[in-house]
Amino acid sequence: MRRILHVDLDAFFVSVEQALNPKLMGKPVVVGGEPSSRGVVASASYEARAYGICAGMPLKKAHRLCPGAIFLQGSFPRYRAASSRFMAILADFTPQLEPVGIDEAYLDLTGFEPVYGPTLETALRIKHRIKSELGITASIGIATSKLVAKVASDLAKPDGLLEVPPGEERLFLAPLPIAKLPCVGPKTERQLHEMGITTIGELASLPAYLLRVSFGALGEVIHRYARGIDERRVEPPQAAKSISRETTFIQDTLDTPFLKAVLRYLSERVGAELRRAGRRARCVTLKVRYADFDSITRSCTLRQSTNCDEAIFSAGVQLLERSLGQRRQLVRLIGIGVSNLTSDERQLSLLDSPIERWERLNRVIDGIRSRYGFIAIQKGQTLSLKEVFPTENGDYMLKTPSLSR
Ligand code: DCP
Ligand code: CA
Repeated sequence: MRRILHVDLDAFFVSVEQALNPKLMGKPVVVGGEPSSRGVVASASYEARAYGICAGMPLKKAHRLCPGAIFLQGSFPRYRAASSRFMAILADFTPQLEPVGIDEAYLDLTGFEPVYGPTLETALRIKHRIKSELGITASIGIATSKLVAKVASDLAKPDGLLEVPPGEERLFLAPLPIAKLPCVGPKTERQLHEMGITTIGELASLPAYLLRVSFGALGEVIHRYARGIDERRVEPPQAAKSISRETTFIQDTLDTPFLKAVLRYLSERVGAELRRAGRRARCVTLKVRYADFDSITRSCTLRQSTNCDEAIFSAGVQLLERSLGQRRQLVRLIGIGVSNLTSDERQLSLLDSPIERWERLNRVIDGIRSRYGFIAIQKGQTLSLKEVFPTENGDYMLKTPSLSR
């Protein structure tokens, strides 16, 4: 019998702001921007929702509904940091964790009860840790499937906990309005209303062929979900199969030293990411897009897998020289990537080799950069890329040419 949790943070962006500034607690608060601006509501506190304010609504309308509400611009890096801490708390409970978006996740706690006690108590411990470490509340649904757990967490909001006993899934769903079913969007809801269907129970009693005729493949899903049947597994994210960085130039260029300097910079970013992920790579791929938008990729396989900036760059620069030799045309974009990734195990054959010394140096540089920022250290070629400035997310951009991820 599966025990699946769906954990969703309440009014996430607003809650992060409230945790930072407790004076905002218990008040109508909207994150999205100034009420006079053209933006929309990203998140509204439950007090603001009482006035009819909801996510996606134009800020001007939200202001009309509740002129006394507090409108905040918000800060995405702050929410991303809170999200990472949230996911890290959940990961302490099980590796069977599937993050969904920024503030929700599924956990599979099947088989945990003999060791960790009732699932309901584990869920309470999760809620408690989120509250004490992040200062925000979460709602949790517990059920035998992702679908029913999600509907349950939604129903429990805010700061709630709801367990649907095994075998009672269909009974639980039956009285709820059809819009509560995750696969029923506004358009499907309208169509179903026109058919006279308003509750999930009514939906469940419709014959499958009728839903198939009206909604095609979605009809099959609706039929199963309405009966509380959902076999989808909790799937932890797969490790990346490749890592790459690329840059589009503001002005197309054929300046070879400059192209090599950018390639060096991109190789360092790829190398740093490889080391951060604890991986090595055997395949290096160069990408070049010419002024006429024609793109080429050229790859080579290394004799030994690596996580070294120097090895990535030296393979990349050989590919670049060959490509430029074959086709002298202005370049619009270059990128470098690595693939064929393996886990970062120490290779005995490398002991005390020049490569090992490079790796040690890379690790020292990573340490300094993690404290002082990526551009705290620039070597030889990348010094020519002078106009580097930090972005909001702690990354760095080259001013001319511009750097894209
Ligand atoms: N978000 C957004 N724009 C939207 C919807 C959401 O920017 N149209 C952002 C802000 C939310 C966050 O994503 O805080 C999470 O979305 P949710 O749908 O989970 O909404 P909340 O967490 O704000 O509220 P709830 O308590 O209903 O989960
Ligand atoms: Ca949420």
